[in-house]
Amino acid sequence: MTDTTTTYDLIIGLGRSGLSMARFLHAMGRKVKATDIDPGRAHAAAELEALGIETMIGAHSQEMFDGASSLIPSPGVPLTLPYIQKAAAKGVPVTGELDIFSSYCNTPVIAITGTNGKTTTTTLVGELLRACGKTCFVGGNIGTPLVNALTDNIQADWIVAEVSSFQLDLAHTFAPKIGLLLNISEDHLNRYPSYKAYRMSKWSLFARQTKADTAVINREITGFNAGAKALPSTPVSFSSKREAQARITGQGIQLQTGQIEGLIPNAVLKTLTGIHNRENAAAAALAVLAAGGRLEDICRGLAEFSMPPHRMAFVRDLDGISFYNDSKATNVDAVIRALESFEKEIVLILGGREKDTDFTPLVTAVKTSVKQIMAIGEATDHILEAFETVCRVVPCKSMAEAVGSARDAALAGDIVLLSPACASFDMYQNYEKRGDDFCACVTALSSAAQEADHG
Ligand code: UMA
Repeated sequence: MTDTTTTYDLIIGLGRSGLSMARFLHAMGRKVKATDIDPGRAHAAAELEALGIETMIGAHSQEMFDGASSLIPSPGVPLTLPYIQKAAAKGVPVTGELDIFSSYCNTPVIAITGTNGKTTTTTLVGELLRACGKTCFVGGNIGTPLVNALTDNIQADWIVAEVSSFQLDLAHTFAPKIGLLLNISEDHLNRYPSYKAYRMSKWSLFARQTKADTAVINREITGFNAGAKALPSTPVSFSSKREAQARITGQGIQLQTGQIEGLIPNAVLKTLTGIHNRENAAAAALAVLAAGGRLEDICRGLAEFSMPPHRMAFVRDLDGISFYNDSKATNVDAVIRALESFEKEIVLILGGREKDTDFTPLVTAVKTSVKQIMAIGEATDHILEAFETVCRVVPCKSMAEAVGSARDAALAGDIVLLSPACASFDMYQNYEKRGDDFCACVTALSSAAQEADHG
C-alpha cells in the first residue's frame, strides 16, 4: 500500500546522483521516496527498497509527487517535467545536490564550471592542492556525487566540485569560496530557452559569493567586463589574448596577481597541450594560489599531471595512422578545439544524440583539416545536411563500422579522431562507454601486414 505521509523528499532519477542522494538523506534520518521512468533502474530501486525507501520505477506517479514536501530532481531531469512544474507552482521547493551538500558541510568549496574543460580543470585543481600539501575531496559532475564525501565521512581541507549548469539551476544557497568560470559556448540548447539563459546559468555560480570569496574567470568570455563588474566577490582573470592576472604567453603562464609574480614555464605544462589546456592550467593555478598554495608546489603538481581519460587520448598507431579518443567532446566548441590541436589530415567520427546543435561554427575547422566524416547515431541526417558540401560524409550504423570505414579512408600520417560533438545517450549509457567502445574497435583492428598473413 502507498504510504501517504506528506513529509518526504522525492528523489527523481536513480542514476549516479539520485541513488547517492537517496542513500545519504536516508542515512541522515530524512524520509525519502524515489522514482525513475526507466524500468532498467530496478537494481537501484531494489537497493533502496531494502533500506525501507519506497520507490516507483518505469513511470512517475502524480500521487507520489503530490505527497512530497520537496523535490530533488537529478541533473539530467528536465525542470520542464509537468510533475515538477505543477509541484513548484504549489510552492513545493525544488532543490539539488549543491544546496543539500552545502547545508550539511562546512568545508570550503572550489567549484569549477564552464562549457568545456571542467573535468580536466577539476582533476587538476585536486592534484595541485595535493601537491601543495592540502587534502581534498573531488566530486560533482565529474562523476562522484558530492554527498558521497559525507556518506563516506571524508575529512578534507577543500571540496573540489565540478559543477554543471543543470546543477546550478537547482542552487539557491550554494556559495563556493572559490568559483571558476572557464569558458562559455553553445551547449545544452535542448534544455535552455536561449543561449542567453544558458550563459546566465553559468554566471550564477558567483551569485551568492561575498567580497572575501574569489571568482576566477576567463577574460575572453563575451560579456566579461560587465559580468566581472557586477560580481559580489573578488575577480581574478586569465587570458590567452590580453593582460590578466594569469596571461598565457609563448613562454608559459605569466602570473601577476598582486601577491605573486612569476612564470609557470612551458617545461612543466607538457601534458596540457593546446591553448584550451593552458587556459585550464592558468585557472587551476589561480584557484590554488587563492587557496593558499605555493607557486613552486603548483609547478611541481603541473609537471606530474596526466590528462583524464576520453579527452584527446592517444589510442594507438596502426600502419602510420594515429587513433585518438575524444569521446568527452560533446559539443561543437570542444570539437573545434580538438581539430585545432592537430596539424595533420583528420578522419572525424561525429554524431550521437543532438542537443539542438548548430554545426555551422564547425564548418571552417572541418574545411581546414578534415578529409572525411563518419557520421553516427541520431545526428546522422543533420551531419549529412551540414557537411555534405564541405567534405565526404559517410553514414555508419555502429562504432565498429565507423572505425573500420575511418581506417579505410585514412592514409599513413593521418589522424582518426572520435570527437563527436553530441551526447552519447542514443547508443551508450555515457560518454565513457562510447570512448571505451571506440578504443575496443580500434584495438581490434589488424595491421595491413597481419591481414595479408591471414588472407
Ligand atoms: N529520469 C527520470 N525522469 C525524467 C528524466 C530522467 O526519472 O523525466 C531518470 C533517467 O531515467 C535516469 C536518471 O533520471 O535513470 C538520470 O539522471 P541523470 O541524467 O542526472 O544521471 P546521473 O547518473 O545521476 O548523472 C548525473 C549527471 N548527469 C547529467 O547531468 C546529465 C552526471 O554528469 C554526473 O556525473 C552525475 O550526476 C554525478 O553528479 C554527466 C553529464 O553528462 C557526466 N553532465 C553534463 C555535461 O557534463 O555536459 C551536464
